Amino acid sequence: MKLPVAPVACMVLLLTACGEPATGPAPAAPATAPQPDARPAPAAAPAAPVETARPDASGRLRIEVGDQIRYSVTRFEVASGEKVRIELVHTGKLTRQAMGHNIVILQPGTDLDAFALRAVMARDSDHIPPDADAEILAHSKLIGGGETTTLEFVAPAAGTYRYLCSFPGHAVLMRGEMIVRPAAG
Ligand SMILES: [Cu+2]
Repeated sequence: MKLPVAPVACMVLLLTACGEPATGPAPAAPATAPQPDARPAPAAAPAAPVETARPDASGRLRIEVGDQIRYSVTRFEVASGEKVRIELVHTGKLTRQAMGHNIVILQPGTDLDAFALRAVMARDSDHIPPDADAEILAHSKLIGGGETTTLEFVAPAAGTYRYLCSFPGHAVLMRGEMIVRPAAG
């Protein structure tokens, strides 16, 4: 389905320069929205497998974000029933209006791209759609450069749970998965 892409791209552009350029010298390069097919260019060798992170002995997992559209962790594993504490650390300098990040963990079966599209419009609720409780397992606050937020929850039933940053345009690159393995014993 192609139609929803245009509004998202436009929303992103609106944050920078969507309208007609004003008179005067034109900027050297036009602002561009992240392209759906934009991926970090792989090195000569095939892309390395994604590393799987695990919380430390106290259940703490640190995920760094910065002034780029990326999570330091795109895959992590926990045990069902385990208390998990995700520390989302924004090491950048940009404000939350310009480069806000959060982490939203979705319930299995939720369409991540459709969710991200709805989140674009949810500006008054920090890009968490107000009617999406049933689709969200847990989510953090939206933070800007220099801020840290903590998200605590008990790991749910075994399965794969996808997560994303719901700031407009970010989910194209900021997405990952939480693997919940069955409780030991
Ligand atoms: Cu983000």
